[in-house]
Amino acid sequence: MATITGPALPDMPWQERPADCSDAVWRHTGNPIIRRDALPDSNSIFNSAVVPFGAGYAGVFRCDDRARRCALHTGFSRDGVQWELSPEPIEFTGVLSFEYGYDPRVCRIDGEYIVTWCNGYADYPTIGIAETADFKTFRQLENAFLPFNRNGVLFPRRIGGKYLMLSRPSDNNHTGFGDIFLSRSPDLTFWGEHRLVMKTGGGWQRTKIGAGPTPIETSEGWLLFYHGVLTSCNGMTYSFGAALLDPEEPWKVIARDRHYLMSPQTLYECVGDTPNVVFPCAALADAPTGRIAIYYGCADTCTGLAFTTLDNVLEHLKKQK
Ligand code: BMA
Repeated sequence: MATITGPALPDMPWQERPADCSDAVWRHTGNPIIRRDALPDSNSIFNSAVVPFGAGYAGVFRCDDRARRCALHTGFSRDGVQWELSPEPIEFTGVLSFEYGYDPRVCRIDGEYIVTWCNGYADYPTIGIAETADFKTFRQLENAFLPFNRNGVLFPRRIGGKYLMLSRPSDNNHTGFGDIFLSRSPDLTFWGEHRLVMKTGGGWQRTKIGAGPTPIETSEGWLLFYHGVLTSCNGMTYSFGAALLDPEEPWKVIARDRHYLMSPQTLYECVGDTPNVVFPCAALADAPTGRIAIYYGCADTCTGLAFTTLDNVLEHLKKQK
């Protein structure tokens, strides 16, 4: 039997698959769980990251304000569904001045929480990194890469003594290309040994792809949810699927979705500031049951929650061979 390697999260958000649904991933019936105006000055709250913290959950949220500035805010929750977001953006300490930040991921590694996000530097996007122990103070480290880069996602443990990060080299615009690469670092500061992980595929992932939540360790390899983009006469459509990466050399792909797991199909995923976007940035996993809850941005406007299990994802991956 395939298993998740990790903690038990018996109280994590969960809903059974509806009787009339045969999809591998299904949506929370209360979606969107975070509305665009959950803060007095927010235009939109989406593409955000949560982790187990204390007796509940904490997170770093992408909140664009009504001047359409992108900032990162903390949030706390008892149940992972109802969130209290801080009205003030995170103030990072460190040597770099903060220009803008979006699409955060949070990864617990060696007992600390590391935030990675798309960080403005010299007005260009690259990968910012900060560490926190309490979600109150955040120490910003050096940017991982030169511009342009997006979707920096850390692995939750070191491999061969090194930190591993997935990322997607890009350009300064609505990048019309993009593959997933992996880089290694002894100290979270100096990154190298870059390896190609996956290039774009066909169909829903034909324009570009990018890593989503922190990879989940399983008996079958690292489970990576990733977004894929298709460009049509109507613009870009963001869906997501899954891949399995080699346990020790995760730049080697064991299996990969040809069919998406989720595409934008509900009103809140299809209508918003950027129509037709589902964009996963975080996942919670309960090792004993194999349950997985995925947090994803909807139409660059609000935040949704979806569910699956390890068995459902593996079956989905197998069905397409
Ligand atoms: C990407 C990022 C994401 C966004 C997506 C769709 O380039 O800006 O934040 O969700 O485009 O607009």
